[in-house]
Amino acid sequence: MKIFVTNEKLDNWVREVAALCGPDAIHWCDGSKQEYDRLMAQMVESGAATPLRRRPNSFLFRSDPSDVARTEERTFIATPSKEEAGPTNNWIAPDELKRTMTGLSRGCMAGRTLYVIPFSMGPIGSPIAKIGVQITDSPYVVCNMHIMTRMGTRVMEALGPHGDFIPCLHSVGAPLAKGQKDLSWPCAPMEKKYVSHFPQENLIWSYGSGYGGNALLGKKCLALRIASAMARREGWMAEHMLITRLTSPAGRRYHIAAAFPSACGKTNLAMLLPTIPGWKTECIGEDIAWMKIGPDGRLRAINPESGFFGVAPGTSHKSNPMAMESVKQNVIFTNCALTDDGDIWWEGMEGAPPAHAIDWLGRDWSPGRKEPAAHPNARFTTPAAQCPVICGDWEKPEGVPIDIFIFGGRRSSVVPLVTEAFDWDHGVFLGATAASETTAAVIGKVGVLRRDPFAMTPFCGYNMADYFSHWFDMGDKLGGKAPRIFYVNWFRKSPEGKWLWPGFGENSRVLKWMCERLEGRAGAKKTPIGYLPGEGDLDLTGLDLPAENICELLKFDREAWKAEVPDIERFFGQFGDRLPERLKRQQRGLAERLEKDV
Ligand code: O2Y
Ligand code: MN
Repeated sequence: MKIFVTNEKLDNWVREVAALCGPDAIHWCDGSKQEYDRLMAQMVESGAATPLRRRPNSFLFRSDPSDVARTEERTFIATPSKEEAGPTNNWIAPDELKRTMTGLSRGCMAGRTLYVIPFSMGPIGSPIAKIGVQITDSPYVVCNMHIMTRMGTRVMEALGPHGDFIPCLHSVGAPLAKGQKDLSWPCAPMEKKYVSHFPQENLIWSYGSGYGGNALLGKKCLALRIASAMARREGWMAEHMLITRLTSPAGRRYHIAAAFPSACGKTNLAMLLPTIPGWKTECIGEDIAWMKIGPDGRLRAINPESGFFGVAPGTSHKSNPMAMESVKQNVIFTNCALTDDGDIWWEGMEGAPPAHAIDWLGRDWSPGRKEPAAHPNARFTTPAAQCPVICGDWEKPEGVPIDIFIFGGRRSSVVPLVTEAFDWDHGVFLGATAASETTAAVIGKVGVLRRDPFAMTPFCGYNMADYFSHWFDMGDKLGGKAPRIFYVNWFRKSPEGKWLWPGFGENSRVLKWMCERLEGRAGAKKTPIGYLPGEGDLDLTGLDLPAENICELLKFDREAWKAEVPDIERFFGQFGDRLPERLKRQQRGLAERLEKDV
């Protein structure tokens, strides 16, 4: 079906792509429920999707074993020079990458339907939102985009005949010969997968993968890599941050945006249920924040997405009850296990594991088997509106005013439970030096310290050193209205390997301290690494925690911090002369303070 509103640039682009990719048919997505239902029915019919008896309107997909996660090593930033992409990105010259992508794309949609998905990142019509159009040959991607974005006819209407959009071209890279039977998860082999970004012309071109961030191009590709480059040019911020609202017993609202590397409980924090009486949190977003300075001079944030693409394993009623409530219906599950009664299951869900299940590879599974039943990166795609603690204002076009930025990482030692930055520049230093220890979920060695500035390493669409400069520029523009900046570490362990802090809902005690710092009501002690809560500054009422745990969690360990400095220096060294002088000053400042007797 061709939708009523036309757009010249879009019509031309679709024609051009169709000529290159050679699909059998073209479908313009209207974003309706009927469209979603029809595509799902087709995928059930073909065997690609399994309907779940225990969860209304919910389906399970199993991916190809080669296509289970974002592939950073196959993600490319094509800027005119390598320096513009910087040392943290894979660079290919734009002409060369265009040639490669064109070659791969020739005839790549044979035997398939080309779907045109007009989508809005952010509430339609919001001054912070942007329109993209994804072309894809994957009906699975179309259905995920139905959940993750606002899409279809209403976006075409907002685009109008002359509006501009960000083109996002996607193919699973598996053309079908005449009469060839399709696979349930078509994709290309790893060496042919390309997730390509052309920030200068705002173009995304992804080939060979049908999974997550590689294929749902509105998410990491547009809302972070391309948007970060646009945000720098246009003077706003595209960040890998959750957004949450915290309301005090007196009714004062605080809006928090927080960045964490993977496996640090970001989704849990976004939907946290406070344990401290009278405090309430409401979720606005759990992965990405777009922020612009509003007419009042404050930073206003929107969640550009409309759904959650969350990691399933480890999600439980203990770790994240609100996520569990959000996935009861209308969900797409990918690479979870299937139980005999028609439900899904994953490792870390509470209760006894099922006596028998079908694992993510479609094999019989029973407890005790060495391999997990669900893939460690198994996912749920669910509408954000289904979250019981979704904020009433989550779709406000003007966004919410950000009071607090939080950075964090997983550190078993050295880094205290919470630190407040001295000022904006020091806060940028805390974000730029953010580091986390790897976990089993991350491929590679466990417990290795990785610096992941602002949790943006895989997502910054230009040189990270210039991104640090952009943070300083934003601070200058915001002046006295800039959010306050904090750093947290929920993951301290005792020498015996026991957690020192209970985490989850108890993290609300730390958030309360931050809010009270803003009001000038909570105390702190000044240390060389920032302000830490002093004795009695954190509200620990009703928390049964040994005093020595608190002491350890809030300790400033001078010698351990001295040992951090060379690592920070080494890390910053990769940016050479491009590293902003203000960041070098922060680094020198820390080293000097650590030598002084304060
Ligand atoms: O593996 C993927 O394709 C998804 S990665 C992802 C998904 C949702 C939110 N965040 C992430 C991430 O890697 O930061
Ligand atoms: Mn993320």
